[in-house]
Amino acid sequence: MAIDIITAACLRFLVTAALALSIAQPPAHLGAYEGRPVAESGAGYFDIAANARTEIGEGGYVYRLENGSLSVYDTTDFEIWRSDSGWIVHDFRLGDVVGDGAQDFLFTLWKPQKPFVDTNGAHGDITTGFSSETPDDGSALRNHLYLYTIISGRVKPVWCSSALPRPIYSFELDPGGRATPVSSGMLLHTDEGLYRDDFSLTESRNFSYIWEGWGFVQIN
Ligand SMILES: [Ca+2]
Repeated sequence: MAIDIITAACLRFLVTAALALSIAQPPAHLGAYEGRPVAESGAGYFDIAANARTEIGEGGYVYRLENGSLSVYDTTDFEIWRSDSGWIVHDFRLGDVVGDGAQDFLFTLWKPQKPFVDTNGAHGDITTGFSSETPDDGSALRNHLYLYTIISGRVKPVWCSSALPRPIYSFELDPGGRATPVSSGMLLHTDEGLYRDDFSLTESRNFSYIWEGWGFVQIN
């Protein structure tokens, strides 16, 4: 009996510890992000897993961002989609970007690049032009912008950017643009910086883009 009690206590401890770890630990595949100066996060450093927010969108779908993971739930609280475990989702916005009348969700995420291997088996540089402090071997996390939507209760990707040349610190959707035959008129306003291995904040520059058929085109 004593052993059973101890075992149960141990199990409870392990479960509690595991739960605490699962809450406290950011997602896997963090690469250089694991080495960031956590103690100073938020004070001059860009914490890519910092946002936690829940929003109710069109159709009663619930979007929940926590610990770098974005989930979508239907009106019965059933999770219909969750972001890839290898991504760190930084933030999301709701809006009809494409202009078909149905709400989409746009989100920024971080993930490591896979090294590009050319036809000779040599590793090519797919990140030429990146403003990083060190040569990129593909292990560094890069920022991406993905657009998804919900069709008949199923989450579908609409458009996914390649690695962005500059990381987006924050962004907003603005439906105030002018719709044309090739554009929904949806504007994207961003605050962007430079890639830094320690995720320190760099210059902050504002850009605006407009959705044009396939992707966002810079307008300023
Ligand atoms: Ca749409």
